[in-house]
Amino acid sequence: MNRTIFITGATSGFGEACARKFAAGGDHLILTGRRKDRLMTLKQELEARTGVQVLPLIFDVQDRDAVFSAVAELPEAWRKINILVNNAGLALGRDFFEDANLDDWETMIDTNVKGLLYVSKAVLPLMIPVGNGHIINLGSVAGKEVYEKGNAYCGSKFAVDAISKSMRIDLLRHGIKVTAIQPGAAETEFSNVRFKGDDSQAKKIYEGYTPLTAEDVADAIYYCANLPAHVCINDLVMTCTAQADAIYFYKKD
Ligand code: NDP
Ligand code: 8X3
Repeated sequence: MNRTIFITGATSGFGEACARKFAAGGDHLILTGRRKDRLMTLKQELEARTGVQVLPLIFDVQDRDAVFSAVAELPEAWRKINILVNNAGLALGRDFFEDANLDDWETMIDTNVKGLLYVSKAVLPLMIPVGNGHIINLGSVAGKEVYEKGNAYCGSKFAVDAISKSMRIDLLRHGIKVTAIQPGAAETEFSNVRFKGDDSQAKKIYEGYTPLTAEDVADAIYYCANLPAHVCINDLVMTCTAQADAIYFYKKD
């Protein structure tokens, strides 16, 4: 049976890799992000290559009204959602607490925390009637341990960890699984965004070791999404082999 998978932040990185992985497995997709051109290109490619149906939804997860209207306006055929992948998120800046930019902090909290809450609250009424839902939240090793200059980003991912645990308890009675995926360093557009387009600074983050790829993370998500109905991975921390936790790396010169 084809499932419908709702993936936020599908224009890049983990979200895009998840879209490819689930499409290859025959699932229909609702893909969201702010960059319409990327979503339209991905829709055309996946529909042509895999035969699944893809519905692009363009909205900013920070915009509460936009989130709720996008979900409220879903066509009838798309109103049964089996899996929600709450992936949209970002880091902005990596500065000592006293130097960090307040707007960056607000954007991270509004996107990583409030955006995840809005999307979950909007989608849940479409998942509960299905009776076998699954919410997969992208946390981070930065939500398990803090690191220097991680301040608000770490805070936002600790919040995702707590929200995931809390959702799991509250949704028990609906039979909805809640999985938190907590990756370490993965080379996507994440660092280009964090360093605001300074690509050489972004590239330095991944020098001297082999980081995770978006596909590695999508494979783990897909695994969690394909377990028997009675099995739930609650919390999955994954790093590349050269990373032990949020702080310790083994890098070669
Ligand atoms: P990318 O920058 O490659 O992708 C981020 C995605 O999030 C994009 O599709 C972007 O879409 C979307 N997004 C960002 N802000 C918004 C917004 N306000 N509204 C809607 N969509 C938004 O990063 P990753 O794939 O690496 O990151 C995905 C998630 O994984 C994030 O939550 C990140 O914190 C987390 N993570 C990343 C790690 C890494 O090392 N890469 C490690 C651990 C966790 P668009 O710009 O089109 O809106
Ligand atoms: C992204 C990984 O190490 O930059 O969450 O915080 S890290």
